[in-house]
Amino acid sequence: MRKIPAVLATLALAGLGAIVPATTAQAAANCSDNYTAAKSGYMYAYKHAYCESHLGNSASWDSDWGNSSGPFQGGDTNEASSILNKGNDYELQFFNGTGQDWAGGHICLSRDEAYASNLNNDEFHNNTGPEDEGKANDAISSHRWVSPNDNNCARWAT
Ligand SMILES: [Ca+2]
Repeated sequence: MRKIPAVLATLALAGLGAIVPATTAQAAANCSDNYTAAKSGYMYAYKHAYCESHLGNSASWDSDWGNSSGPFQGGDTNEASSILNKGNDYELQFFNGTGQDWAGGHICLSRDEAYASNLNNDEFHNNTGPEDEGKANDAISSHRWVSPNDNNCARWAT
């Protein structure tokens, strides 16, 4: 077997060294670290996928993410691209629309699932939504907590 010149061996090792940090940096773009850091009993929403760019968080509900009251306001409506549930007792229900009638297209996020890292992969239960196909991405306008036992959820985020 031909001996590899020392200079080439060194370059090969340097090349491997350069690959490792790049891989680590990519792996950091996920929701698991956000979940670990999240406050117990709270839900979170993010403007971008993989829980990037914090939009808001709440231990309560908000029937209109586009009004000027509650935990989500103004420009928060139709912006969420990832969501997280660190609740203690309830599941989360998100709606395409607003109002305390809690009607229309919805999608739920369970505590077991913990987070949905890209809402482009999720659709409202009745397939309504902007730009169609009913995607939940950039379309959530309200949320509430629901009991896991009361059959409110016709579709679950993954
Ligand atoms: Ca609000």
